[in-house]
Amino acid sequence: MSKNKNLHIESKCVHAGIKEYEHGPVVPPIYQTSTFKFESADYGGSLFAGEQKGYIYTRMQNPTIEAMEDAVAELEGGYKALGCASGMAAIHTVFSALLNAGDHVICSKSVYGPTSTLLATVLSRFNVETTFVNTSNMKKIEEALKPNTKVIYIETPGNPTLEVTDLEAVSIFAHKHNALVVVDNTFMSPILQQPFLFGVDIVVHSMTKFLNGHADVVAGIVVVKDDETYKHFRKTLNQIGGVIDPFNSFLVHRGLKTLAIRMKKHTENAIVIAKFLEAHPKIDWVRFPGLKSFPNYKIAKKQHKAPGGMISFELKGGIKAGKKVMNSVKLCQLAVSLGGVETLIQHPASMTHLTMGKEARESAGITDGLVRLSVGIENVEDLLDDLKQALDKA
Ligand code: LCS
Repeated sequence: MSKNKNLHIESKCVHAGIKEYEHGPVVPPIYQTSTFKFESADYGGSLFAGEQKGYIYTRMQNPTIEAMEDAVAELEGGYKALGCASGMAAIHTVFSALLNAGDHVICSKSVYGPTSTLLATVLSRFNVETTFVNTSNMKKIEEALKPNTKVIYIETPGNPTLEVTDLEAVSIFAHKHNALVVVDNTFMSPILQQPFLFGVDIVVHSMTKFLNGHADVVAGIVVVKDDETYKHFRKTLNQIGGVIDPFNSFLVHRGLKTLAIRMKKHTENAIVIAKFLEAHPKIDWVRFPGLKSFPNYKIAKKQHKAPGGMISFELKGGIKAGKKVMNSVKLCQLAVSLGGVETLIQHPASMTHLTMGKEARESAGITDGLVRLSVGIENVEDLLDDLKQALDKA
């Protein structure tokens, strides 16, 4: 890892996690094997006892997976990472590793729907209580604190409102009260936001999004800062079983090589589109961290290297007009997910955030009319032409 220490981020993206392999391949081979042969019974036993390092079984570790994990850990500025079968598997692994019955969690109100539902309907059955607050307001976090608060879980920018939380302020507060801060960094990627720099303890990603970037993999990752946490999380992930597989790891690692240049293009396009939407007569409001009108613009400026590729907006004609736009786009595609090279448009209230229920959505600022755009890397003039013709029909 240290050989890349002084490189710029674009170079790190290309070289992170790459090791020496037999025959000298420049990319890590795909070790598509479930298990590894032991040279002797004693050697096998010593691996299980932790007396020697080596590969045993792919649920426990695999060289292709490890190479991708090391790359993400390096880009995030963390110690090590744990590749998971999905973003939800990563989030579940973190909660399972950190929480006991009787613990309390403070969670951002505006998070990916199933994250909120996991806490509210699954972990609640194991006597873990969650208070959902608008974490962009420090006061709300302070008010929600309980003697048994163990984890403050933040998504910033939040899905889909793009609500931005001050990670430095939250980390200082949490550590004063013996709580840990977990951040879902999916919307920014380590290119635009490095939560560890602000004192955060654990970072998670849905790698299905920007890290892989090509809409052909479902995967997640947990990044930690120290060996003790890593070992505990590795054991937990091994028991739960939601590990990534070697082929998907290979694809994600390949995607990482272009992450920095993709994020630059996503951002450049999104800035132009957000300004266009804000000036359009049929648009009621636009939320994008790069606009001066953005509610937490100052914190966003401090925390982000650039505003990213995600935009939320609402038409003056509400959801009826929003659906017209979604049904009329030709180049942009009407699909959930985000962070890929292709521009996607979707309706959170009836799609990604349906399971939260209307009350929780409204309280999180996820209005029925909110439309979410994940801006891709196409030519921005083509995207503008498509949005213009769709808005003309609304
Ligand atoms: N965290 C965030 C911020 C997400 O946006 C998602 C998925 C997840 C975690 C879960 O990741 P997965 O298990 O799907 O890899 N977000 C989606 C979305 O907004 N549309 O479709 C999926």
